[in-house]
Amino acid sequence: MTRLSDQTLAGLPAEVARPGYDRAAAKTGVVHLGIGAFHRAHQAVVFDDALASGDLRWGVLGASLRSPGVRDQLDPQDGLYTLVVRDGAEEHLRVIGACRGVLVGPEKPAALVAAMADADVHIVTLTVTEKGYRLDPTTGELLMDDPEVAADLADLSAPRTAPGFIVAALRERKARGLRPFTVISCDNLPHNGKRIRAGVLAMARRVEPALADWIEAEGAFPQTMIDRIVPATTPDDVARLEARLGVRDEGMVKAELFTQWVIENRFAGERPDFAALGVQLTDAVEPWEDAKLRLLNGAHSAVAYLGALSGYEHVHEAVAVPAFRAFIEALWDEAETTLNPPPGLNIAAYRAELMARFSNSALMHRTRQIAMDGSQKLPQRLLAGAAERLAAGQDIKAMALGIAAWMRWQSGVTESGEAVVVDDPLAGRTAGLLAGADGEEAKVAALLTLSAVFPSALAADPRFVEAVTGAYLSLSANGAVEAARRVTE
Ligand code: CS2
Repeated sequence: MTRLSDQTLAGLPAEVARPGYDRAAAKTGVVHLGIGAFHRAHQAVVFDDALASGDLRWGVLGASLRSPGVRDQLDPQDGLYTLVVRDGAEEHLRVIGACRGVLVGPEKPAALVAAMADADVHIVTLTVTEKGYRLDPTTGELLMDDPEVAADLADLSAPRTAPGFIVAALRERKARGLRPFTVISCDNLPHNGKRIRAGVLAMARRVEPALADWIEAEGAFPQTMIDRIVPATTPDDVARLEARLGVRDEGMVKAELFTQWVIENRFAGERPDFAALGVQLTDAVEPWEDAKLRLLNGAHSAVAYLGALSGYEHVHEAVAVPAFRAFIEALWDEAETTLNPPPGLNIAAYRAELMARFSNSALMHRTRQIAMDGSQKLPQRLLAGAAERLAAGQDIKAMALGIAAWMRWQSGVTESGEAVVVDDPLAGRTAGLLAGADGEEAKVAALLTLSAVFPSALAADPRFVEAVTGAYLSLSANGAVEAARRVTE
């Protein structure tokens, strides 16, 4: 079947939006580490808008630090792919032209470092997921004994990790008398800019102290809040699009209409006119971050575990269950008291909008997709808020059920007895802890010893232990739907 490409672009149906600029004349101003669906449906669209506005500096070179999958999808398509926006019954198609190629880090590490050190590159964006930062989720420190971090520390000529590539490329830029690029983390981590900065500086300091000093003085790692729901593409999505386009697009991504990017106003050098592109620039991203992580992502994770355990495959199906819907509202009531909403964010309106976004049945967002990597997500989504509520003498009934649902998911079996794969970097450890625990309460106690997930003060707080244990027992005895209902009765 013919593929989407520069050649077949002109023959697409008229309703498909496409790059209106000269792709061949664009430069590579951005290198993106971790070119998954989220980048292609979010940041790449903003850079595509920049190119379309006539500023041709902002083409994107994508990099995959793991598998060649996206490169193999996009290479035969000249980097083109379709963004399919599904908003209820409406579907909008737009071909994105910003991607100028994909390098696979493990195949060509030196080429990727060289590309990042190019004088035209001003920005390095990242979506490498929580675990890609190689930081301890509770302390935020670089995992020096991670084998790949250790390999990068020993030899940066062929980096393996995201911090390794950044340090190697900055070392090269410094040697060539270039300015550092701005590093923009686009992962759902609290203080994402500070975190990647800390990891990069910790590695640079070991490699060459003067390099760390230079990065500290000249570099910029703005904090960001990024938001767009981007479910994984399915073979059915690709087939449906092929029927509409008349050509095959293996690199398509699907997303909701909503999109938001808030970036701290701190850059090391050139950047597109972000404000004109709809990006919010601010001096204080953290209030935005907290609201998004604790309301959107907190509810997402809680409902993903509860839904996946009780057999709801997609988010829109789970949130249609009255007990889950009421539970989400209860969770938001709890989370809301821990927020310091930024000016311009009306929490009531935000909550209503979130519920509508979760209810978008055209997205087919799988609960098991969100359930992935929970050990990396729980601290910022549910535990930080729970700790703050306990410190304020408030209860955590709903939050505790979300946390307990994550614990139940670690057993690798749904309520109907179906075995599931626990896709999580700590899955081996949680399975081991559960296997060694005798009885339900012992299972909770065993999981609470995971210091990479549960801060020790929280794990030792009897109110926390009691709330989570009670929720866990209720889940086991009553099932997820009834346990959720009891939280709100
Ligand atoms: C989701 C997020 O998979 C997950 O963990 O909660 O990817 C969520 O869809 C995005 O953060 C929305 O911006």
